[in-house]
Amino acid sequence: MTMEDTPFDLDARARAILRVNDRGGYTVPTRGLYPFQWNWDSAFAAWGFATFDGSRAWTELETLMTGQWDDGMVPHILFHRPDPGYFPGPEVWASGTMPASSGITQPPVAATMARLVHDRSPDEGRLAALYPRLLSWHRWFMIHRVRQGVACVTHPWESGRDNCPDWDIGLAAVDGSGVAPYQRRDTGHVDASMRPTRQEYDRYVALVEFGRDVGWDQSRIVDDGPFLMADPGTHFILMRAHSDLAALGRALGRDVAEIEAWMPILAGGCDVIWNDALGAYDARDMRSGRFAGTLGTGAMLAFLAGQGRPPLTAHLDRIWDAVRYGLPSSDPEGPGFDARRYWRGPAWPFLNALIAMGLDGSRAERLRSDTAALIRGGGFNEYFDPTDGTACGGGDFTWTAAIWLTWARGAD
Ligand code: 9WN
Repeated sequence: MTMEDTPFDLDARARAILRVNDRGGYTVPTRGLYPFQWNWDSAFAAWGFATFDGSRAWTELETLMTGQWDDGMVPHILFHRPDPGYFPGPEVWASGTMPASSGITQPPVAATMARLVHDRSPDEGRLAALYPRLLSWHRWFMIHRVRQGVACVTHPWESGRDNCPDWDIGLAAVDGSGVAPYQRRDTGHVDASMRPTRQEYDRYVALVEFGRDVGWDQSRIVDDGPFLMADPGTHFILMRAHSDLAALGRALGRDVAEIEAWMPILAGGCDVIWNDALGAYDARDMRSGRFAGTLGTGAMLAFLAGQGRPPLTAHLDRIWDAVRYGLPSSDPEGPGFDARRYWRGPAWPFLNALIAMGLDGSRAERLRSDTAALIRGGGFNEYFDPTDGTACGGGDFTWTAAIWLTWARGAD
């Protein structure tokens, strides 16, 4: 791909990526590296499909909900079909569900994406069928993940920003030394320098083993598990998703009082994750109360939920000006920054799109234009080095293609 690619070529390529990654009712994030249905990737895929195939967009969300557990949780991975190319696979999670799935969730962007899909391709019947499932998932979050008014994660994978510096203090307390021997698959697809380290992986696996050993009893995991951290990213996504779900409920003529009652709880929680010393929202270890002391795109998702504060806007401008392309996933001036290592530095187009939804006009346009430049220059990769635009991670990525079609390409 070169700078000479016209928007038309890129539109066609983006649509082709969604089609090629379509496995019949659900879309894999990318061939090889991620061969199953991932929760928040699928929600973005639905938004992308909505630009050219509204019915297929609804199907993506419906298939995601076929994996919903009886308690309301929507797992982070649905293993619809076996594939040896990914670790940890269904046998490690041992969820005992149909379809087989992981035992943790991911940031609940689905209601926000369902609203965008409904805007482009209204279908009251399909929305009415989806709505109670989204509602019960949001209720599950309030019961099983919200503590002190803040959305927490029980595994870095639950945040979707796996190895960002936010989780370093929590992960340091996880013992990964006794995990069963395993073989990573990700580093067979992508350069190891762009992926989490071996030590992080051991700890990720230890957390999976803990959940599996307690039969995915969510109370045990939250109360006694080795890892529980408040996640600004999930918190703000949940806030925004509640308000989008309430809007959908009103459009369907439903009573949304239950959702409205959740909003002040989460609004109150914003103070719990505000780190005055940092002048920003911050991840927090819920066992010790300690702040992570890190700044990254999790905090910047505050804008999505209308929770920006002046010191945060100042940080946003500072970290953006420190790189060539926004937004770096962690503070370039922070000790954990690593320009190409996954969530420790790279810019992610889909996350840019989410944050831009809450920015003022000129910042939103700057972020769109940075994102478009990354994709024009490097293709539809998973993530990009924010200092020079180098395309990193997996190629032909579903949510990057979706974000091009819905937002990054700009209006005609
Ligand atoms: C673990 C699929 C997923 C994304 C996550 C991203 C990465 C998985 C992994 O890929 O996580 O869930 O194995 O690295 O961090 O956000 O949903 O694209």
